[in-house]
Amino acid sequence: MPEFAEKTLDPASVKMLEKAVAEKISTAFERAEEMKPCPIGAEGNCCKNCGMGPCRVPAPKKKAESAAEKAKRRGVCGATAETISARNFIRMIAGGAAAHSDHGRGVAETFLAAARGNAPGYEIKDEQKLYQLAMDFGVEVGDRPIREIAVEVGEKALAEFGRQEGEVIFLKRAPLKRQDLWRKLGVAPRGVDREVVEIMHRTHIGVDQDYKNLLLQGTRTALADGWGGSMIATELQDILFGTPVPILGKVNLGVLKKDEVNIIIHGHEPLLSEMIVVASQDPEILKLAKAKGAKGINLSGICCTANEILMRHGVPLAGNFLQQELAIVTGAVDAMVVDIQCIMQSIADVAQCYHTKIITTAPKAKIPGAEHIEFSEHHAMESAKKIVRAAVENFPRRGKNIDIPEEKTDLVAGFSHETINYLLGGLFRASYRPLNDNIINGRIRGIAGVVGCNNARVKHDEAHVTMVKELIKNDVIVLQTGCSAMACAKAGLLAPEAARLYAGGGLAEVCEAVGIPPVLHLGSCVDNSRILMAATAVVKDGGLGDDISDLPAAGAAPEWMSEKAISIGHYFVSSGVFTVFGVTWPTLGSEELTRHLFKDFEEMLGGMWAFEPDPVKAAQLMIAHIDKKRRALGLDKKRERVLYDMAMRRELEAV
Ligand code: NFS
Repeated sequence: MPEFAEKTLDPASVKMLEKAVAEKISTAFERAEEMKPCPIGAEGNCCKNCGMGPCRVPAPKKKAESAAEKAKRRGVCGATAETISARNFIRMIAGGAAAHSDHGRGVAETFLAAARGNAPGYEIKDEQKLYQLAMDFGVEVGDRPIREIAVEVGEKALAEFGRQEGEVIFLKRAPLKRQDLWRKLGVAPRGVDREVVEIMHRTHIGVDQDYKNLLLQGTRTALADGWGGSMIATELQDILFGTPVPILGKVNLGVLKKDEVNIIIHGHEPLLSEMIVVASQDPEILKLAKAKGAKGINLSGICCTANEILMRHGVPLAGNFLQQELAIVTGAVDAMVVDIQCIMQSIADVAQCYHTKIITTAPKAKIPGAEHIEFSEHHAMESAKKIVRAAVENFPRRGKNIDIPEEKTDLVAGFSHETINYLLGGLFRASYRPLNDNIINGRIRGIAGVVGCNNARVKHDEAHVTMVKELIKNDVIVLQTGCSAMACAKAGLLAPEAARLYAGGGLAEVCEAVGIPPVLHLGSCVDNSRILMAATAVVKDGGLGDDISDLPAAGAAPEWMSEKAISIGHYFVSSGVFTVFGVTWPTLGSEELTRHLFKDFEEMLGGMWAFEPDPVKAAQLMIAHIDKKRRALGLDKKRERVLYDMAMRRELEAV
């Protein structure tokens, strides 16, 4: 049906949408069609922070508004569109920062329990990284036993979330110039808990009424996420589960298996999924699976928890955010195990039409209609086995209406900031030098981070794939995380041969020499902190300025939808990166505030926001920014010469 080909770029999803309609299953695709967003809310101008409202203060109908007319456009308390919009915007940052950081806190708690010997099954896998963190936190290493060091690191990490004074420790990892700028502007964050609470306070009725001041607190909170909560999550996960190294994987619904028990792990925390990986290999449970008529147990993932276990175990990706309902529609999922974040409530309804068991595991995230098997780090393996067993028991209950799409694509994932370092420089001289050199000589034009969600308001995956193709064609190397990485992986952009097929001549040459795809998958959304570290490493290696804002680099989330994406975007902007979002922009109802974010921020922080729903135009904005930075660094001449060389080479080949 061509109708569905307009909803998603992914042929597997088209098939499942057709099946869903035939079987009368409601999906997010259909609901987005039926329910239009509230136009005033979408532009950020609806305030519901008190009982006198909700007050709607829409954008002025005509361009030139008189002072008297403007004075009328206010909430009952007198709040202007700018104030309302800024409040709503930074509350989104608070929501996103809280989600990432509460995930980070959970990791820190498990880490500490493991170090103290109270979380059987977890161990220290990356000692090197533990020592690195000990140094960051000022923990003495000497010849102390590793457990003792880990306990102290765990305590310090946990204390970071509630830090009342001073600055989060990882801020010191940023380029010195950046740190000074943050301090000068008063946005160097304390602990993320304190910053989130301060947003909630300042946005309460009658507190902060100055949109510029509100946005500064948004900046401070977003930085507490990127350089605090999210970075702690990434670092401790690496120590507990291993720092990822490049690994081959597969993506799309075709990874489900007809004759095996299919368990999909969905959500964000690797704490549980790591244990499920182990439990699914338990001989006793495998025997039970055989007894139930299955050939084995097949794990796959959805959303960011999928990225975590792909990177560390090669567990395949079933799909990204908008495929969670569609996976169940295959009829072949025996259990979908969820933890926290990005889980649609509707999966419980979809599951009722099939035999699929939805198992919630986090006390923080329950769904009516789902079975709850609580996961605790103190009895992790026990919980994991119980969950896997429940899935196995469910296998014989499968119905007849099973249809697994064939589509599955190869991808390479697992590019942590450390492995990029090794890959480029080699084990004994690990460095970003070759990357910097290739940016300087123009083979690589610049670096882009393309990240974020799917959004049911636009064609699934299309903006990600179109944007990334445009970037690599123009010799921009792309770093990815989250659902964006999965979208591009499905389109084959993360496969080894992608450099030859899609990248411009200069980028392809470098990728082929080093043996990497032109699009590097760095992990889940909390792993956007890896991009901050990579950008900092490029700055520190020299030759490309002395701050992140000097780099020929840009960021984007072309199909964003979550508050987490806003927090990520804002910490990128506040770290000096030009960042473009697609779909919709939540402050459009206030021109002044939008101008502040899109223009004044560049003067203040060297990074700024932009909104462009067309992915090719958005990519061109990013490339224009990259070229602007190249000119400022005096690199434009070099690139012209290289381009000329390539044109000459092509001419030679044509003869
Ligand atoms: Ni990120 Fe990952 Fe996906 Fe968006 Fe949700 S899964 S944390 S928020 S939808 S990229």
